Amino acid sequence: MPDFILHHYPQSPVAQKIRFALGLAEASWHSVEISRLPPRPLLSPMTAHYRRVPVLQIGADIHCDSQNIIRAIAEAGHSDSLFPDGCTGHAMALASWTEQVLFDLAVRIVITSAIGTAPPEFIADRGSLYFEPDWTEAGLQQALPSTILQLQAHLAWCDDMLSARGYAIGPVPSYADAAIAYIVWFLRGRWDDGAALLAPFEHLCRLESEFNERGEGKAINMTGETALSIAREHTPKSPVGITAGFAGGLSQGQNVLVRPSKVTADPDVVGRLRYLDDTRVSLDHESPETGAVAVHFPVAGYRVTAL
Ligand SMILES: N[C@@H](CCC(=O)N[C@@H](CS)C(=O)NCC(=O)O)C(=O)O
Repeated sequence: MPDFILHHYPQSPVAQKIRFALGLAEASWHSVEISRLPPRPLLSPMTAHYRRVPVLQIGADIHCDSQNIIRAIAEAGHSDSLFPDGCTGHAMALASWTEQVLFDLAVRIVITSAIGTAPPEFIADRGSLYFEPDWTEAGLQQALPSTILQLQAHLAWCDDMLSARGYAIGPVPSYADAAIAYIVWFLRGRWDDGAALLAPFEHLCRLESEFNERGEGKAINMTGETALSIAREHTPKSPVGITAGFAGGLSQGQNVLVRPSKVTADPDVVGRLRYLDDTRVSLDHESPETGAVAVHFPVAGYRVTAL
């Protein structure tokens, strides 16, 4: 089993989704805690300056975005626990919905409620990543009741799924449940009115308790310096080539730019195209700090363009 190195910070909800998944997989992993705000000088050379959290490192293979991280963990031998009964497509589609819709609404609620108490630079930074380019604090505050109503509707669907089958997809938990549980964890932990909104949703509360009790697998702390030296001492082991049926005119070895498809303040990532299949795109990247690494992104939710 390869060594997983998760770069994350405790308050990150998307990292919590991965920590819940590592618990479900009963995996052992190394934990590198990073700061809540950039700069992150030990991490960004590895990711070719992709800025989001979490990031999963396996030697010199650097997996960005939870969608891609979970694929890497499953491929490393945990697919039966994360995707029981071959439910990969079903679970990934549900996880995509919870991130794009429920997390988007939840983060609006949490950030709007933190206006006036959280440091203004934190609100400004996260707003530039999560909201429309012309967002304002007043606009968020005005929209808050309707944002909560919308989230409640989606939570009701989740609760109904869990009530009907026990878990999101069937009688045993899967990654889809981690992708619901982290939304509940985030709302309860970071929003004063979260507990009241969640209380009527008996099955969501049950799911959250189960994931909290199960824990996060077996984590051992590691420093960012050690993680960086591991990247330097290894070479990427991931595949090379293009296997996607439709490859968008891209060819192996050419310079490409990868960025989230939504308009956000995320920096562009540039590298040489190493690999492309239907769901994953990998870039070759070098830096003095890391040597040669392969940086992996999901295809869904990202723009990949030739330079
Ligand atoms: N699509 C990404 C979203 C990740 C994301 O937005 N993570 C948040 C933390 S929960 C983030 O990176 N915020 C900015 C930061 O921490 O610098 C994923 O699934 O990993």
